This record gives sequence, structure tokens and C-alpha cells, in this order.
Amino acid sequence: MTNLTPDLTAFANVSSFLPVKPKVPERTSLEERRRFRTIWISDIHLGTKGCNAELLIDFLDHTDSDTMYLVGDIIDGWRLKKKFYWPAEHNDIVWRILKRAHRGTRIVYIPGNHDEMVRPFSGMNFGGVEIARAAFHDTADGRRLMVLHGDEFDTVMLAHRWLAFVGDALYHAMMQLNGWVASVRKLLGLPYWSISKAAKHKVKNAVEFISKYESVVARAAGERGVDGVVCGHIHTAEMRDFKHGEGEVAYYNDGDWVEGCTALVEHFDGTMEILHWPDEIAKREAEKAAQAAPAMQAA
Ligand SMILES: [Mn+2]
Repeated sequence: MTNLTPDLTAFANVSSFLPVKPKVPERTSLEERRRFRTIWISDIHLGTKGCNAELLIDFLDHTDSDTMYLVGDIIDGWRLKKKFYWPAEHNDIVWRILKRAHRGTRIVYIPGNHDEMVRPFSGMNFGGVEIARAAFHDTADGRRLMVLHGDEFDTVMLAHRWLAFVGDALYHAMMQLNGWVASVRKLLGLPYWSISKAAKHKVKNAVEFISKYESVVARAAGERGVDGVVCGHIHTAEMRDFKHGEGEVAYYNDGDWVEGCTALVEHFDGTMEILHWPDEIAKREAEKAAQAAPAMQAA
């Protein structure tokens, strides 16, 4: 990674940011955290109400890694440009990421299409965060993975850029309408009914789109001669192998922090795993309860 001299104002802003205390203090000490060789997260959409900041803060406070990849759509510049929305919890997430860099975690930020305004800074390093258009990652078991956001392979994005913008606006309008309809139905004593769910009668198309996207990305990785690819973008966590020529190429998608709340991790032996964080919290709570139970019986 080239370390070009970064924009000094931005650097000063980043370094003055750390001494500020986060609104939500860190919940665990480093020793209590689950350690991984690598963590990939993407599609956080900071700056929107959709971002599940609470779960992401919990994830950041219970994990640690040698390397962390931020695989795009971390900040949603499209929404921010229309309406400024930035609660304290979103600062807390940025604070935690910078804190990790400060502690020595290698942080690689690969901007996506929603934070494409960061793309021109590729090759620079801001407060320990390397910005790159794409990256190669070597796993502990000797495989080479290509890491990119993945909008490059989204045909809707490529063919009709304006359509993606309209789609984004339409989705938000629909979610707002959904809220109004729900409150009116509640007033009338009617059961909950979701517009977005009704709109998902097109779900078959969505499933087809996802599997097409996955195979297109995997094929591109195979053509690049790598063993696998890590991406985000379609908000669907997945890990599966695709045939490529005589061999196979691994497809990994780290999901999102809007609906699924998932991360992709590499263990120290090179094994990969998708962590669905709501499930991990449930497991943690169950373990705590199990530990507390015998103590209560003894007392
Ligand atoms: Mn995206």
C-alpha cells in the first residue's frame, strides 16, 4: 500500500477526533473479545435511519482482529446529500473504527457506490485507515482473495445509473408510506400489513438477481486467477463455491448492517465464517444464563 501524503486538514480532524469520548462507552476490555485473523463488514449506511448502529456497536465491542476490511457503503453519501442525519451513535462507530486503527489493527476501507465520494482518495491513509479501490487478501491457509464492494457487477447500476438513484429514492418513499399505512391501520384496529412485503411478490426476480450476481462476481474472480472473492453491495450474506474451469472459486458476501446484521470473519487457521450478529447475541445471553444458573442453585 502506498502511503501518499494525505490531506493535512482531514488528518488533523481525524486525530482530534479520538480524544472525544463516545456517547456509548466501550463495553468490554480487549481480553474479553472474540479474536479473528480478519473481519469484513460492509453496507453499514451511516447517515441513514436504516443503519442498525446499536447492533454494530455491540459487534465492534465484542470482537477484534489483526485486519479489518470495510467493504463499501460505510457512509451513505446519497442520503446525506438529500437530508443530513447523523446521530451520536454514528460518530461512535467511526470512533471505534479509528480506535482499532490506533491500537494497531490494519484497516482497509474500500468505498462502495453510496460512498463513491471517497473513491478519489484511493491510495491514501487517513488516521491509520488505508483507502483502496480494491484489495487482495492472503488467507492463513494460503488462498488469495480479491476484495471489492461489488457494484461494478450490478447490471442495473451499470446500464442505468439514474435508475439506481430513482430506486433508492423510491425505496425510502415506500418505507415512509409503510409507516403511515401501519399507523392508520393500527388506528382502525387492523392487523399489521407491510407494503414492502407486498412488493416482494417479485421475490422470485430478486432471488434470480442475487444468484446471477453471485455467479457473475465469482466468474470475474476466476478470470483474475484468484481463489475467491469477498464483496458486499447486495445486502445478502453468503459463502459458496462456484465451478470455474477445472477448479473452483469461492464467493463470500459479508451482508449488511441494515437488515441482516452480518460480518464475514477469517479464523486463525484460515477457516471462513459468516456471523449473524443477532444470533451471536442470543448465544452469548444463553451462555451467561447457563453460567448464572448453577451459581444460583448453589446459593
Ligand atoms: Mn452498494
